[in-house]
Amino acid sequence: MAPESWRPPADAWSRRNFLRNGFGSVALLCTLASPGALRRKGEVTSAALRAQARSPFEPFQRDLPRIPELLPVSTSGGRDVYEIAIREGLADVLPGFETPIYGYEGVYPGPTIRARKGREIVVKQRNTLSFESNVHLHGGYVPASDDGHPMDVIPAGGSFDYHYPNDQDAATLWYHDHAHGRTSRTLYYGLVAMYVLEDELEEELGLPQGEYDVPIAIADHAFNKDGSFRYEENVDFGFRGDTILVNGAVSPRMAVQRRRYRLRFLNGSNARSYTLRLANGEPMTQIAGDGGLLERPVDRTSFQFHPAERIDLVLDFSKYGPGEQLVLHNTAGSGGTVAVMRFDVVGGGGREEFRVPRRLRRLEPLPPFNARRRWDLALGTSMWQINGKGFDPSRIDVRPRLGSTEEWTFVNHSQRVHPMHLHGFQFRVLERSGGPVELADRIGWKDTVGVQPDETVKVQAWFAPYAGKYVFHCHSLEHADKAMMLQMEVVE
Ligand SMILES: [Cu+2]
Repeated sequence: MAPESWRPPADAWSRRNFLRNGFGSVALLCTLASPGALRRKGEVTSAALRAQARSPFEPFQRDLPRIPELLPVSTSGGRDVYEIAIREGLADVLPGFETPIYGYEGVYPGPTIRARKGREIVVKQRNTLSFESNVHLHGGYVPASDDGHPMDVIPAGGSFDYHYPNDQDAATLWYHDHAHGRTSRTLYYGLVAMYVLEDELEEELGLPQGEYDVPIAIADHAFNKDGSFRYEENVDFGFRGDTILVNGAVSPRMAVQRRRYRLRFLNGSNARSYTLRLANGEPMTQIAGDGGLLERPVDRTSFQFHPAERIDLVLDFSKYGPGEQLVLHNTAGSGGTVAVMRFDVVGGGGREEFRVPRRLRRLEPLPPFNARRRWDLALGTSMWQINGKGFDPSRIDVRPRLGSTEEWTFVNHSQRVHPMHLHGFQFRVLERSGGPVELADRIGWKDTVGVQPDETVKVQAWFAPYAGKYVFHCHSLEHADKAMMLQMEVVE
């Protein structure tokens, strides 16, 4: 099916939504458009009604939603089986509205899967939507047949069992739709979820667990007056929303005890890059990146955070008193895209003995380069291209040898950021023309790297453990949809 024949859910659902919300929604619309209008007429005087008239886009009004975790339907035979329906749903994003979404199990963000190294899982994905979908486990080492290649789709009404071997170190991964040509819309409308892989090595470090280990998905959105997500295609910059959603709530607040927390951040935005920084300028401790634990923790005061990247932080709230508030800012934003979230320190936390260890893991030595490749990133005629080509599923663009490493150089000839992502494999960042490589990017594995305007970035990619056909592409979703993607076949 051609992407053009696909319609966003807001078109089909706005009428139904309007009827459901009835007059309540209309009244709230007035306050949204002009918060002062009712008061001028003398109809609203009490503090309670004034509070109601507060814009739902003001930050820190809602508690950070905890993303639900998915439980397996069976755990026998040495593997866990999960079932997910890819379906339409209604999300509680703005008070008084229901926002139509596509969601794994009909929720946004979708339910988190917690898997364990060495234990295979099967995720039975049932596509109840009226168009093709598929699922890519971003950052996962999975056989090509289970990778969610953009042409390898689940037809409308069909299903597919994805087998994930989980034979890699602990990491914060995520899963999302990857049917070619429409990911900018399907991810925007909600087909985004996290996948936490745990292992023994990490457990031995004693990092915060349970309720103190919190997945946090950030994405920018915009809204229509009926509370539905507004999407406007922009192939040049990629979509930019005017509102930051964190786990599906507008710049929320999170009550934290006086202790350490592990926060697993995902940039699930279509195309927005963030610069994360605490308003008080205090450093945050990064312990892991895309591919799991760093060799050692790195204290940083600010983070460049590109689409599809993950950053795992340990934040220590024990040095703050009850009642203190810490705001996490996006200093690259403006207006509604500056405030990301707020941490409200409450009592509790007890006497915590834990400290982040000085060494977290050993980095594997890599074989020397088997080949060097250069990838020129530029806008062609109405399409984004790599080495002058757009995605063509009938063409293999590069054939790395299984188990080898290659030096890949991304050369950005445009004025846009391109977060380049390899399916199925990871890399280390070696060099950037724009300045020194962040320490955290040198002492850990990554699967996505932001290439800045006019910048050249060199990485060392390791083509293991599976042979087969995968893709690599820009993770600015509008760029990927408009063909900024090539195909690689890893050969024995
Ligand atoms: Cu791009």
